[in-house]
Amino acid sequence: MKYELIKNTLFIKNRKKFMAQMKPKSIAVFNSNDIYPISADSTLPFEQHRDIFYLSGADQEETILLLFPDALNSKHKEVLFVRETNEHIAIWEGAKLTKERAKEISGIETIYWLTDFEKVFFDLMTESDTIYFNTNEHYRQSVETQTREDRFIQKCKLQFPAHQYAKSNSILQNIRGVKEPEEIALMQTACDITEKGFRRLLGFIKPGVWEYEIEAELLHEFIRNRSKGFAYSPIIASGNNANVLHYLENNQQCKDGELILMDVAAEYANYSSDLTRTVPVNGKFTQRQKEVYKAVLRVKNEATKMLIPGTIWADYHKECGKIMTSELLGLGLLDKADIQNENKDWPAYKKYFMHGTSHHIGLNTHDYGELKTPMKANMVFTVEPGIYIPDENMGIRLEDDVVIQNNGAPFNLMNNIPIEIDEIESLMSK
Ligand SMILES: [Mn+2]
Repeated sequence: MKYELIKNTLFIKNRKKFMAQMKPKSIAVFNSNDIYPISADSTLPFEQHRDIFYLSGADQEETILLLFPDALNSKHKEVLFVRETNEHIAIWEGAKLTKERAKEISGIETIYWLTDFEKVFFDLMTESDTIYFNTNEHYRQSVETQTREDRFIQKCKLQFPAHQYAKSNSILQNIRGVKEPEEIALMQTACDITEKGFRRLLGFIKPGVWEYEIEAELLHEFIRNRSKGFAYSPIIASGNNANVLHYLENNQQCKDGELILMDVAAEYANYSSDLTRTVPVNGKFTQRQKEVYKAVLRVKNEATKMLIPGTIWADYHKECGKIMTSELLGLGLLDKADIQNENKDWPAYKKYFMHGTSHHIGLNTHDYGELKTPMKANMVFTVEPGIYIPDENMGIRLEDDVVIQNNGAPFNLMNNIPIEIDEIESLMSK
């Protein structure tokens, strides 16, 4: 791992919060992700399952976490199973977690080798009535492969048909949505690394530069600051590419007079940041580009003010739609008749702004977090309105990450990242 050791008090707290919501005499199990094969002996880089990471800090494949608050033997209240390591493995693959290191990272006293899992698990299941399975209920999930969690659930149901089943996901959505101060600090680090990347670009972007050259500049800056790289696939979209919402090719040359939309951000210690900025390729906005840019910025600023405790996500999005509608009228993109005749299920503004304004962010870029209950302090959201006008060869989106606070407006983790037109132009002219 490139990141600095995270204090295990964070993971101790997280487990405490999870266990406080478990039923009596119940066990919860969390599995690592698989390492996905490419072909031959090639694999994709390992990405830890964010739930086991959140609860243990263990960032290694084939790790299993078991929580059993009512275990008769108190050393089995929390158990972490890790792959057995030895000198041979160390030579080929580098250092894997030793029992001592696993204990230091997680704050868990009982560390076993993975080979002991079957036996220990069977024994503990005889003491318990309920098993919590970690199913994926994210509102945007779409998984076509079978995960280690899926295989564990299948096997467990066959082996223990008389147990009751419960789900971890609702507890995780509840606790992961509200961030601890340590988590906000890690997200701030991710945002600060993103800032460095963005500032580097302001002196680099000019007519003739290729989108992938911009991508390379960012990756260089991210990795030299202890990030693994991009928190999500980077969108570097000049001109009309900005109107393809999930444009990932990043293979076009940036032309004089065009804007370039960049939805690009670093991860740090598995925590995401999520930034979008749109800048003129030649360093100077045209009058029309300025008008549209300022409209997007106003919507963003108004939307941000509404991110306070008590706000309901769906109502917030309706309000954002109203603000956007009035901006689009001002820009001459909609007229009164468009509004009068609009379909309430697909309001007129959606022609130019067709995605959501905010999502939870944390260990996942589109993070867990409750969406139907009122917002709470220490939830972290993106704010990312955009206006997309293919007829004018431009798409503008602006995005920051903000922390909901108990009093007043949210705290902007990206406060230091240039967004005002004057600042962008002056930095690009250097
Ligand atoms: Mn986003």
